[in-house]
Amino acid sequence: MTNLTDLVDRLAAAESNRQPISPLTDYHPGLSVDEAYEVEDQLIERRISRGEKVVGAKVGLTSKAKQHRMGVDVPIFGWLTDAMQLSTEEPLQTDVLLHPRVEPEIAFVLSETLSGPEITAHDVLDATRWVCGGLEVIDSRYEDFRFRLPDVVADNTSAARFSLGNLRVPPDRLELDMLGVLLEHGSKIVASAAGAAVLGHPAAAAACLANHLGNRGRALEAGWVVLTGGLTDAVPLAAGSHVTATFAHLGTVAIHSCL
Ligand code: OOG
Ligand code: MG
Repeated sequence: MTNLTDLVDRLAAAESNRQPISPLTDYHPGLSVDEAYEVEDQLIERRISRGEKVVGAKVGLTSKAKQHRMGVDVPIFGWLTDAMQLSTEEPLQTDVLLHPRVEPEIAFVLSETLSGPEITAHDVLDATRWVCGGLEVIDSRYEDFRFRLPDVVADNTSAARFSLGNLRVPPDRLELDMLGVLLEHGSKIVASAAGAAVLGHPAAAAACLANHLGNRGRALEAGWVVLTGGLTDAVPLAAGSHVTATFAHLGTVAIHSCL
């Protein structure tokens, strides 16, 4: 039985000291995915005790592009707090992060609480107030973004920051699987995708999250933000970068990092 508090301490220290660590499974090969979700919960409890508030949840590794890059082929689930949310046009301070990357995502804001086990994509759409474009900044606490499934779960799925677009559209006006996105780094288009890249439909990805939480006695709460997973591979966000995601029908979301 692994001492989970020790793992929580290591991950918290990696983040606060900006000192990436080796994957936990290098020295705890028996760490289970369930234990990793326990570590993730304890990390969030620490944030809450510091005054942060949970404002949503995220699904990751929902697209082939992400799964292939990270070498993990099942979706993973993490927490979002108010301290992670960037206000529009707020420059991102990269010097407090380790090695941030940014990825475009479709986000839902819920009007109703959703909890599995049998939530479908339709249930998600019925419980959604509006949909918007988003950018997630991920920042693995592991060296070189190298991890196995339990590692990335324990690390709250690399969550670091996120930004939501200003254009908010009710889901019934959109065909979310067909909705295209262009990702630009500076003036260069670096990737493109459509909503179907995440488990066939972004609402299906959110349904997986509701079912995961239901199995653990939790729920997606009314008012929360749900990030449904990187549609494309993530791009490294060096100091002084400008990354823009332009979504069909949902406008543009940009992140500028400070020099
Ligand atoms: C894990 C987090 C994945 C996504 O949207 O696929 C994720 C990582 O890539 O470090 O947030
Ligand atoms: Mg993501």
